[in-house]
Amino acid sequence: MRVFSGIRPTGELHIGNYLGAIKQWIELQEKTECVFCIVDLHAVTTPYEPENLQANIKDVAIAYLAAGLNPEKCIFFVQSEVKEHTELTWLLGTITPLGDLQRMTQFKEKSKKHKEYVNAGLLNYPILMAADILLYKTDLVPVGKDQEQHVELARTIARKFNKTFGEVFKEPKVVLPKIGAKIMSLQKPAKKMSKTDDPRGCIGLFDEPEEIEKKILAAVTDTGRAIRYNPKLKPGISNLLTIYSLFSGKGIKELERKFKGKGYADFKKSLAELLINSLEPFRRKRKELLQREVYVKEILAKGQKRAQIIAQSTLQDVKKKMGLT
Ligand code: ATP
Ligand code: LTN
Repeated sequence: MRVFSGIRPTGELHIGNYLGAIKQWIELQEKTECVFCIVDLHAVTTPYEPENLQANIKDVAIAYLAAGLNPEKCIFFVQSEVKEHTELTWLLGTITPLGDLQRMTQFKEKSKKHKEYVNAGLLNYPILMAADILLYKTDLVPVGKDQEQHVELARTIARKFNKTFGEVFKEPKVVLPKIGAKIMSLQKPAKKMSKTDDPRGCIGLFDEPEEIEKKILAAVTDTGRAIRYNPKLKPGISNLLTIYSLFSGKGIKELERKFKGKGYADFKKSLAELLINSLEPFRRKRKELLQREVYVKEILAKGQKRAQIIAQSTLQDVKKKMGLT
């Protein structure tokens, strides 16, 4: 079994990224072969600052290592350093219907958000993502709910390629966390937690204790007083209960019992304390890694070499089947 997932080098990590994606990766790397990729070529499809990109790649590498990626147990590398990703993207583009790309939710949303930046790269984003996944003959793709549609398209592309040119690719399956696939914003519980959209509604993985406390105490709650899980009627409290449950390892029912008769303020104080303690090791590890730049570079260089061996072999196979060699 091989696992693949990608990380965009934009913004800082938040607990939504952690609970929706990274936590699963850390568990998976213990049991199976994992490939994790910093997808810098995806990052340039929306507005960005070229002079900051290298620093962002380094930051995101450090953040993921601090969050628990173990370079001894997974392949960790930067997408643009393995050229096979772009070459395969071109080839897969020739069998991907335009309509499939135009109906992708992310494309529609991002084109609305950045009206001046609707480029072909943004449209082709899912083909690059399919190339990422298919190059490594991936079985499982752990991502948050918002990426499910893209993994579905990667499956369709794999099937079509195999049928048209002969069997090369595996059809990858998406792995969604059972709970936590969509952590909501603390300020707008109807929207997903997102650093870019709404920083106040978002707890960073490396936030200092004072920030965590401030944001949790200011989180939007619902009418009534009961600490009860009901995403329709009590979206704010339900989201906080989900976060509490995932960080504490306690079930939602158990938490409802624990906080029975208590008010929102007590619950929030307890959640803030839990988060401050749970995130402390991440903050510490990150500070340590910030001092070890050479070590981090070496990890990515080693990852690049290992990834390339697999990618070259798949691409060779693809080109042969397509009559290109
Ligand atoms: P932001 O919205 O803050 O820019 P993002 O969605 O762009 O974040 P990515 O780097 O694209 O973050 O995503 C990294 C992983 O985290 C993806 O697998 C994504 O599905 C997951 N993810 C992002 N936000 C959430 C969330 N609120 N809840 C659960 N998973 C999430
Ligand atoms: N689009 C993904 C990032 C990504 C990815 C991938 C995820 C790029 N390539 C391959 C899984 C597999 C996102 O999180 N925004």
